[in-house]
Amino acid sequence: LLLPVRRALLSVSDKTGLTELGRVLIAQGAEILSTGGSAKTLRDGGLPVTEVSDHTGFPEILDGRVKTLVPQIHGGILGRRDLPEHVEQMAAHGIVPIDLIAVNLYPFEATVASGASDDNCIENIDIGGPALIRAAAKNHAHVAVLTDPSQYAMIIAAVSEGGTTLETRRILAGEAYARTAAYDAAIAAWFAEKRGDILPERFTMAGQRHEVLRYGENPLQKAAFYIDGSNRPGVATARQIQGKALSYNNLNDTDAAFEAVAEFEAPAVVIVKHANPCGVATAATYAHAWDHALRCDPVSAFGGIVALNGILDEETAAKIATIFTEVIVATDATDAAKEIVARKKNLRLLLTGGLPDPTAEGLIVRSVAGGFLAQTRDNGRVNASTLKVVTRRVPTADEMQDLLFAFRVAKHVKSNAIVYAKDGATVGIGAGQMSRVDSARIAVSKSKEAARALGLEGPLTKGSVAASDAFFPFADGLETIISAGTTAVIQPGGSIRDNEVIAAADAAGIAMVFTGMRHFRH
Ligand code: 93A
Repeated sequence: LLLPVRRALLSVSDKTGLTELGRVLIAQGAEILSTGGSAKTLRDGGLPVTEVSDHTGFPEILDGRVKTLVPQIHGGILGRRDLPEHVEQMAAHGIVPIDLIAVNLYPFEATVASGASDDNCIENIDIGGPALIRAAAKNHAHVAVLTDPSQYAMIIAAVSEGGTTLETRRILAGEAYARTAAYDAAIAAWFAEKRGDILPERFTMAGQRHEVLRYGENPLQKAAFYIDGSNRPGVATARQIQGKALSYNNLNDTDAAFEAVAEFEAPAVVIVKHANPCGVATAATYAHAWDHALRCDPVSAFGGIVALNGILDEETAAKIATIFTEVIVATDATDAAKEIVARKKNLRLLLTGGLPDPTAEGLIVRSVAGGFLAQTRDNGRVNASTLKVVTRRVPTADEMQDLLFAFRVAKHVKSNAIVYAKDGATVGIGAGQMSRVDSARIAVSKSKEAARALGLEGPLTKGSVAASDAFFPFADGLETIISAGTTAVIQPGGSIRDNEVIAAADAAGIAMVFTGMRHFRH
């Protein structure tokens, strides 16, 4: 059963596609009611329009705050055509039915994002629009509701064929409530942020589906990628230049790699596998950074995600392309680099246009049974002046640089994290173990393998420094690190056995610094 459109109300902030929609409605014999700006656009397009104020006999007042909030409009939307009482009451009050509305809201989110004044943001809270949308969605048995220009093509096709089906109107109604819910969520979040309440009593989070993914972490799981509109540079803002569609795991790993690489100022490369870095390096050029990142764990790097904190150049692209890589993510790429990558049809290249600020505030949410956990981002950073040397030996300037580098990497390694580094590159990473001493051991044994692959004697950890994401509960973890040949260690400190741990460091003649800051990541 098709519902024809005899009367439509068009009131939109975003005028995209409006005239096109209006033209088809007129051609089908519909009358168009419209508010000030929308009416002007339609008239400029040569279409006959009735202003809402002429229709109701009531002017737009209070700077447009009251335009459509009148019984003639809301009665025309909400009245049930199948109830004689409704039909009679409408007739008695001179209310005529409205069969379709196209309303998109004052751009509150965009106004906030533009850094506008509070007054301007508040003026961009649409009241009449959501009221229209919610009313039409409630009465979808008789009314079609459009909330976004992307829906016009579908409705133009339907109207041209005689009208809308109940099924279509029901889908549109659901989308309409999702839109007003997201709109109010954005407003609530703005108020919460204004009063500095980052974890408000009622947590509202809205997302726009960006992409339906083939599956989730495993093929039996359904998955989609949602973006929150914050425009934080990274996977959500990235342009995919080439390659297959990204999977759930690709996106998760790419995010981990890009967040990690953004920590560094010098040209840096991070290689990620299963959400953990398996090689990180900074150098004067990306090509060198890649070489150094790769030698940390060339076996794991196979099928990895590679992130650069700047522009992918030809030389680096050529090097990365020699091993099987799932994704390269960078802020940009030179044309020559793009050409090299283009030869690998499946390799995805993502360009983000910018780097996120690792020190920026924000929230991280993860679901648990029956709810979710929300916390602020780990945006902490240590620097040389905040470190406390706890051993007799003080780190040399070179050691200090590597200590700070290793600790920054450790922040992005799943706990328990032990990171060995030398000359601005990781040389051993132990991740995700239930015991810290195991992470320390695993990193060394991987480093031995890497050394063998490179034809070198002994583990790469010889002469390196090491970082631990949390304190050593016992001296055993530190002793493993010392026996790997490290000369300096960075760790938060704070264990009740700190004295034993410091004594072990002094006995071995290594330097140790406390950060006072922990970087768990699970
Ligand atoms: O200021 S409002 O909250 N009061 C209203 O009565 C009202 N009616 C429609 N905003 C209202 N609208 C909004 O005006 C619509 O949601 C749309 O965003 C905008 C269209 O105005 P114009 O046609 O003048 O550009």
